[in-house]
Amino acid sequence: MGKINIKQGDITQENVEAVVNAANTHLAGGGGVDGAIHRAAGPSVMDECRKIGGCKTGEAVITNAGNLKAKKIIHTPGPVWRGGTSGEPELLRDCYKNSFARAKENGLKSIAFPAISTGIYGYPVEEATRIAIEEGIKVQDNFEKIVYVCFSEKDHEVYERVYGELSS
Ligand code: AR6
Repeated sequence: MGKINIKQGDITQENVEAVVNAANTHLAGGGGVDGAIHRAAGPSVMDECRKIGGCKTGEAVITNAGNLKAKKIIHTPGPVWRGGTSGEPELLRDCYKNSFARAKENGLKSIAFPAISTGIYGYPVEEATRIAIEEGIKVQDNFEKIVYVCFSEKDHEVYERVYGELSS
């Protein structure tokens, strides 16, 4: 298996050093993967998020990982999809770039991503997947393992296909 892994599952169960959370700019928790991560990690993560206070769209902040197997959680608010001409692609790319940067700065060698912005925030899955994987391919030499955790079978198929296209 290569450094880039694509799987279907629950990111809270992933055995990696850094788990990325598709957060909101208030770092206030919410539904989707954000809710799942905070539930699984426990209150120490929200305590730290409150102290940090917020994070701009496309940026990324790091906290403890509470009860997760991971060492750290990297929280990055993705863009809300507004049709694609409001800077969404650049902002989504920044989410991946800045998450990888936080991981590298903190010496974290393995990292798992959810499909940022493609749930509640409505970003089209195929376009988001391309950005996610392009950024992973660029930095893969800095990491032992990069995992893309898809929640649905349909997303998993899209990730596998796009990865095949981009890595051939
Ligand atoms: N493991 C992996 N992926 C998951 C999990 C899980 N346990 N649960 C959901 N997903 P979303 P967004 C997938 O909506 O679009 C929150 O309220 C989900 O199927 O979680 O960036 C935040 O607080 C989808 O493929 O994130 C923000 O307010 C992907 O994770 C807002 O939602 C992302 O969907 C962020 O919206």
